[in-house]
Amino acid sequence: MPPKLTCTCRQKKEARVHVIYTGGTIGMMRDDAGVLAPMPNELPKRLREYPTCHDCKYQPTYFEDEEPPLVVPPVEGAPYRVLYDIVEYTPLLDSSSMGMDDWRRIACDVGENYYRYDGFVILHGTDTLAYTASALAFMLENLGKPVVVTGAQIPIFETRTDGRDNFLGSLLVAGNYNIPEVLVFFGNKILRGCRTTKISSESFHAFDSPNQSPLGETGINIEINSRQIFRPCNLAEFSVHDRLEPNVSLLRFYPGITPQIVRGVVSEPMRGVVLQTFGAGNVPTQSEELLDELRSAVDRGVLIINITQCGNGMVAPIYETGKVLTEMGVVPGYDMTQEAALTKLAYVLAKDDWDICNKRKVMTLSIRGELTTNKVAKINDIDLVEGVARTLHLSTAKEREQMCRTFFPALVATAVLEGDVQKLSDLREYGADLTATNSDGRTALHLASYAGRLKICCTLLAHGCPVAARDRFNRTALHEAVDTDNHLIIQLLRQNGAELRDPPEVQAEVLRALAERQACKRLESFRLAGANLTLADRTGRTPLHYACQLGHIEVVEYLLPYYPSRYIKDELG
Ligand code: ASN
Repeated sequence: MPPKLTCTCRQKKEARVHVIYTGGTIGMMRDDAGVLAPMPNELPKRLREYPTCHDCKYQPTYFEDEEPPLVVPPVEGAPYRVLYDIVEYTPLLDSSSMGMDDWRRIACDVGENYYRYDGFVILHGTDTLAYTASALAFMLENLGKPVVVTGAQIPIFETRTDGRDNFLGSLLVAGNYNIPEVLVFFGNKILRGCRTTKISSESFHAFDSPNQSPLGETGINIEINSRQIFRPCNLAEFSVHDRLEPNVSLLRFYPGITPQIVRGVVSEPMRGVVLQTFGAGNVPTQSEELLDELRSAVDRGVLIINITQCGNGMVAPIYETGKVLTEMGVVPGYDMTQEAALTKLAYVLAKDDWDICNKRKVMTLSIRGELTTNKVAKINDIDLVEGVARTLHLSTAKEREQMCRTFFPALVATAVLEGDVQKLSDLREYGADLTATNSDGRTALHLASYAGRLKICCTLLAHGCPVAARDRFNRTALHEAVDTDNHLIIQLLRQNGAELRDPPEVQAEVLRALAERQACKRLESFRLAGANLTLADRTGRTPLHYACQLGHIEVVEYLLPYYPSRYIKDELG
């Protein structure tokens, strides 16, 4: 049900935020020995007494519940007054005791209240907060509102605390910014939930997103980096996927790890395993037995993901020791955090209507902005196209088609020049026409041939790019290959039916000039391209005549085998 309540609030510049208090240090109290433990029913009550957390003088325009909502005091620069209510879980938990059932409960509570509020704040212990934030990011599908997860290193009720700033910051973000993501707000940073990891058990800056800059930061002002926000490109309705596969695990490699230990983790009933490997995704390859354990698990259908145990960076198949995993069917997890990889695996494996190929594919894609597939600053072209469509607010199929027609030639050209076959195939799947010509009548095959990209030429020919297409200078891809003396591409084009088709007198002139310039390699290029090296010019003289006349021994030696012996006797004496 769309929000009658929210509309009223918006007119009065009020935003409503639902706070789910699950436990954690933020609401804990110390006993006489100084030991921290959660204290039921205290937090909502006490917050009302804190002037920094509740403005008791403010009269909310409307409230449904018996008890009026709490109200964040006015904040300079924040357009909306944030009204909030709190639901407290029983039991309140230290987050070390939380698991999948708790993630499910939180996700379902957000789902049930989704249309009544503008945003959500989850108060959570910090120890496993990054796991919960990651799990929620996947479980809350097509999220259109902010869900901010936060906690504290010191309880909110203590004099020195980070809890108040974290709590108030989260409320302001949830109520004032339309960031449709699960976020972590901690230590003045707004981080993407599924990129976050806990980096300190002591610092107030306890969280970081190692492979992605924050989505925002709070200082004197609240600065949001709107270009970083992940917005889904489809308009599907919000829903909660509340099933997760429990049989998933993390396996951290270390020098000396034995095949038995690996077997212990990957055997039945395990359905998914995240390997935390060395460096750029490497494992010890000396032990065949160890590799066999992984290989047979993959063959049994266990979905194995490879991420790096380094705090920063991604797995990339640059070493033999990493390639071996890819070859056996282990899926690269790129720069996912362990929290994101594990929870995504649990989410993906619980998608009963997806087959294993689909599940494997989804694990390599960024579905919530949780991974970067290629760190070498290559823009994902499809994302680029989507991003432009969104920025320009293109909604109709026709508008998008027009935009694609403008963009695709440039993107195809980049893929061709980079020799990126995968990118080219992705672009084609996404709708790019690989047979298209530019304003000079040149095709991608002209370009690939000129750039010496053999594999790209194969791909283009396989996808129907016309081998005989002539540009406005009457040149074909074969001319480009001849001009760059790329004999392999010349042969490929010839096998696919390419011909020079230049008038004989033009060809004869060119061959003469080449013989005179002693350009044997180019003569060979022409021969492979189908030119007749014995072609005579208007004066009746062949390239061999010219080579002999000028005493170019090397050219003569090159040409001789292509001339019949009778010709040599009769013509050259
Ligand atoms: N042990 C606590 C928890 O995770 C730590 C904290 O919240 N700072 O619940």
